[in-house]
Amino acid sequence: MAILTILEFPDERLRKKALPVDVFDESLTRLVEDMLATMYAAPGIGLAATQVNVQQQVIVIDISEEKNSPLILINPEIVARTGQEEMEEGCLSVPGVYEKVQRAERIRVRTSDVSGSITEFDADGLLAVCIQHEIDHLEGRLFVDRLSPLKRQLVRKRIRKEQRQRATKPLAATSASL
Ligand code: GNR
Ligand code: NI
Repeated sequence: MAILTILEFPDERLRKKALPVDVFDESLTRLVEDMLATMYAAPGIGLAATQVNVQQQVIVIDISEEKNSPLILINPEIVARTGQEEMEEGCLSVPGVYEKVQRAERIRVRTSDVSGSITEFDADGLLAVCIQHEIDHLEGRLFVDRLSPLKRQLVRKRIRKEQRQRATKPLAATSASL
């Protein structure tokens, strides 16, 4: 198993659209295992292949407290959505930013498992939020895209400032230690 590098905003590769998986082989199993290891190490409750620079419709999720209930979604589709809810979201690709996002409250998902069998299930609460967040990634969308234009502007400024600070601090530390 390998820990993969997670792309961060504003990396343009986060905007690529994932393609459906059509071969269910060992390389898919390996990708899923590496994505699970990467998600648990981060730590996060979900990870989409787009975030690790793989343009395939693959998602891993684990919202359990014990981190022992992995959910693997291949080529997932939301086939029905009802209600509306607002939850504070964060994203491993947008570190340090937490904002409330509006999403459907309850969804029905059609998905393949790692062996290619298609199933359907309903989700609500945090699981429904997480699935919608991850499917957005597969479509090249980030949760900050769903904020009001004013809020998005503020978040973009904050991210740029944080990235400037992160970029200059290690340099200052290096020159001080020389
Ligand atoms: O770890 C994560 N937590 C989270 C919290 C609220 C709503 C969505 C998420 S997903 C996020 C991991 C991530 O970035 N997945 O793409
Ligand atoms: Ni995310």
